Amino acid sequence: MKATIYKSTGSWYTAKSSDDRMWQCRIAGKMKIEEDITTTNPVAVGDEVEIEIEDEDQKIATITVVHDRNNYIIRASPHSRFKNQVVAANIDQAVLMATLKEPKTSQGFIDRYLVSAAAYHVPAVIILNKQDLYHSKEMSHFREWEMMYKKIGYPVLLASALREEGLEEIRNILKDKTSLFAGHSGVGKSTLINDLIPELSLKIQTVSDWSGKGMHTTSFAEMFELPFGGKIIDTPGIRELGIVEMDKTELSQYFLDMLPYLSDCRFNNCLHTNEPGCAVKKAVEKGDINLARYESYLAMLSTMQEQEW
Ligand SMILES: Nc1nc2c(ncn2[C@@H]2O[C@H](COP(=O)(O)OP(=O)(O)OP(=O)(O)O)[C@@H](O)[C@H]2O)c(=O)[nH]1
Ligand SMILES: [Mg+2]
Ligand SMILES: [Zn+2]
Repeated sequence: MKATIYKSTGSWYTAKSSDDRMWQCRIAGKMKIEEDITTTNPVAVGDEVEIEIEDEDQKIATITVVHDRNNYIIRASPHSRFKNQVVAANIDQAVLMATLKEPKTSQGFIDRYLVSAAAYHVPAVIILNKQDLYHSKEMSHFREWEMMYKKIGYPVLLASALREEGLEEIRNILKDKTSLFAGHSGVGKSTLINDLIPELSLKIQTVSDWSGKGMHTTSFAEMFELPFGGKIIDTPGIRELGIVEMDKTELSQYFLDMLPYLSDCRFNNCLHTNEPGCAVKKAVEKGDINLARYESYLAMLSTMQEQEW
């Protein structure tokens, strides 16, 4: 029977079968994985699987096949430096929740996330939450980011999950899609998901838990159905999305604002640093590419040079 994975806790998986029933599943000893990647977890939230029923009353089943994924997002495994973990599979868009206050998300972090999403061919959306805390300084910062990212093609939304503001626009963007929610711990992902799905009550950090760095309150990725259509996947505060096997010369392709200029560089392996005839640098000088974005690019490039990604 066909089913979709909604939750993974390591050894048990919650799956919903095509006839709308929920099952607690374990992996069959000889499970077939259609796609051959080495990760610490063979099954992830969003996976389409085949299950065999073990116990109809207890709602226990076994996962026998994991179907080919349209896409998947991985990150470095928290347990092993050399292995990757699939965070979620088969997603339509990646929503990055960021904040300009408590905590402030850096542009470098946002840009790294956008590069990852582009590398996975997943469209990205930025939500800036905690609007209720923004004064004129943060609001002008918001407008700068809004203009910059919208010009590249990323939707930028302003919200206060706490005060339930900005939800209409968010609902429109989430409707009928499967969206991965990511962002630093404490930005308000669970709070927003609770707003969108009132019958749910996800655990939210209490103020006293909140150290500014944050222990993750959400510890496993989980998928939820939206009452207005679509699904969202809440992830434990993801710091970095892992990118495997990306070459230095590839990086600029995932800066979607640089992409249109790449074919005009004199050298086709141009890294856009000091090469003569670099169309990207020219566009930065002319102001067609935002300087801060170019700086993010250089920062990412230099970390790639130190440690092979
Ligand atoms: N002022 C303000 N606080 C908010 C807003 N949204 C969430 N918070 C608070 O921020 C804290 C963290 O919220 P969570 O929803 O638990 O954050 P999270 O992103 O799910 O965090 P992790 O599960 O750890 O990744 C809580 O104290 C929330 O009440 C908002 O719009 N404004
Ligand atoms: Mg959470
Ligand atoms: Zn160049």
